[in-house]
Amino acid sequence: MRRLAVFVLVISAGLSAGALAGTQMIHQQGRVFGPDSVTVKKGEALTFLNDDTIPHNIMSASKGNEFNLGSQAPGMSTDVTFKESGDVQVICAIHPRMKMMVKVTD
Ligand SMILES: [Cu+2]
Repeated sequence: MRRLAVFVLVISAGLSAGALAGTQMIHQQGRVFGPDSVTVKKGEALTFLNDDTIPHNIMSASKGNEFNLGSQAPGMSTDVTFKESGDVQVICAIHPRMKMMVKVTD
């Protein structure tokens, strides 16, 4: 029982720290990532919000940080956590001109 209480405490402390730090938001209005360059710490997340009027498909093929959100409808937002340090090129699979850079630091 005591062990469970400690566990719950650690979880809630982690959550509130995350909420305080605030996740950086990436917008996609007008088929443009905004901002187009951002820095996060390893293990931190970015929130990708589709505030455009059309679907986007955000993905990255950068080693260690590969992801593919699939089709993201207007109004949707999705968090992506970056696991490895380095430069991550994020693109939209539908619109080749949509590109941004995420710098992940240790
Ligand atoms: Cu797109």
